[in-house]
Amino acid sequence: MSDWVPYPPEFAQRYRDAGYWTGETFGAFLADRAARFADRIAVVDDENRWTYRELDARATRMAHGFVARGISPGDRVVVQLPNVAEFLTIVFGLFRAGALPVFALPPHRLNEISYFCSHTDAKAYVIADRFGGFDYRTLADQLDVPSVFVLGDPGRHTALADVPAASGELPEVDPSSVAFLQLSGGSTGVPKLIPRTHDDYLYSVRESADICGLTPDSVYLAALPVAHNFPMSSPGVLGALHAGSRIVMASAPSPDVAFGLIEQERVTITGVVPPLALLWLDSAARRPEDLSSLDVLQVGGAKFAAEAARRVRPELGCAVQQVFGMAEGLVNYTRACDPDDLVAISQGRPISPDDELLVVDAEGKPVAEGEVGELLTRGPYTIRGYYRADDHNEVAFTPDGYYRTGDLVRVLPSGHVVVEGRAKDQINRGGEKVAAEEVENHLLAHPAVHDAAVVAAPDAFLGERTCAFVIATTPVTAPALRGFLRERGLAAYKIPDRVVFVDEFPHTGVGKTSRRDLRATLTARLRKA
Ligand code: OOB
Repeated sequence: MSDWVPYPPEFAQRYRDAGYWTGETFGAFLADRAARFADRIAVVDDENRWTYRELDARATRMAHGFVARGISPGDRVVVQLPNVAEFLTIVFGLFRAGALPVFALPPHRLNEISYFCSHTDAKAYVIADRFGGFDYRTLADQLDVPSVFVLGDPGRHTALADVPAASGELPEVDPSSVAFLQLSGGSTGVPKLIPRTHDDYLYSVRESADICGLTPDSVYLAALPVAHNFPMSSPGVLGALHAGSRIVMASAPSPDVAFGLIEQERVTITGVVPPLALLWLDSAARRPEDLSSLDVLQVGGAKFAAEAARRVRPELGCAVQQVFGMAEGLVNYTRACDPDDLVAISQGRPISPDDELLVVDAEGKPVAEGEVGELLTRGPYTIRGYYRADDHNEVAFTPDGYYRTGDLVRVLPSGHVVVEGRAKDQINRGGEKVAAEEVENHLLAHPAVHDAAVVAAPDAFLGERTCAFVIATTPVTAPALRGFLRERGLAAYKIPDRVVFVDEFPHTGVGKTSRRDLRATLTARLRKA
């Protein structure tokens, strides 16, 4: 039993022979970019404005600091930071120290973070002191993790600024090894961790930068939380570094923060989730900021309706690019040369000619061309298994290594993918993924809850919200259940938006709770309301 499932040797060889996997590590990648784009600005946030040379030097200092503080090659380090320039020095510092960042998102709380720490046997947890009205040091206080490094005021923990800058050799890093762990949206009881290698991820970064047309003159606004796969690498901050572009870190994606930055920094490209795209569309006409520098608005993470996509050019004055990706690997983009209609209705086509897409029916058999089915995929940057999850890997992957995405799609003759729905027990709350089973398990821990089923409720703004159907044994209220989940340290976006008490659940033919019937009940109720 190993921690992760490597690519089979014959596939690895093929991906190297095709020039996809180049043997570069993240540490070397940044050094190479710094040599090439030395005096250009790499990253800007509220307090900093660093050139590529400075970013590189800071990452090296950070690496030595981590080494001096006992971080060794292969160690896992949970990183939970807002969008700040230091995110890059910390993450590249960890890469150069040979350590594996585990990318938590800012809304995660004790429930998620303690799981990431224990499941990975993390050596350290890296946070900012406060962000978004939350004091991350109080979360750190409750964790059982050897070290806590804090950006800002450390409280009783270790200040990142104090990490001694030792010198000496940094470790050699193997480009085919795991570089970091990303989070999966998941559909099961506990979140899954996604091991990505230097080789596979850098391939997706280089190609994404190219597909999205990034150049040294591009300015990329990191609006979504930068630890997520979309703003990290599609093309995201890493794609921007690859191209020598400038990164602008936004503390929030709302129009009042993001629009000012777009105007000030002459941002050319950014990526948002559909509800934000709607908010931007609705705000643009009323707001004074000049958004004329924007060439491309990328939208992904959840389905962006064709009607909304068609509003982007007339109302925001830029092109829209649909992005359908997953932290497990596969990313699809509409291309700049695609006709407007295709861009409006499709979620794009894959990055690589070697991305293999199968669309299958419930029995796992390929559907007829153009028909809807579940998407299975395998390729040069799609994982072969989750981290330390042997049992789950048996169901999440086919025996020949395809990842079961749980997405229902159809493929157009052009190769573009249209997302039609979902076969997994997950709620996509405006791009934030909620695993039904995880929330159900927490609800079941409440003494008054006999059974719980969490399903998606359609929502005009978020696309979907969460609704928990609950069978209670003793009287309990919805606010009490929500409070209970918060106390258990569940991230706020996973707290059910709606709780419906029922006496029993509808059943499927084999006696399982029928989520489909529950969803239908909800839709009927919402229609009446
Ligand atoms: C991105 O990654 P994850 O890992 O948070 O979520 C992946 C899932 C997909 O399996 C699909 O269910 C959904 O999110 N999804 C979309 C979508 N983009 C993602 N569903 C419909 N339309 C889309 N455009 O969400 C992600 C990773 C990289 C780039 C972009 C998004």
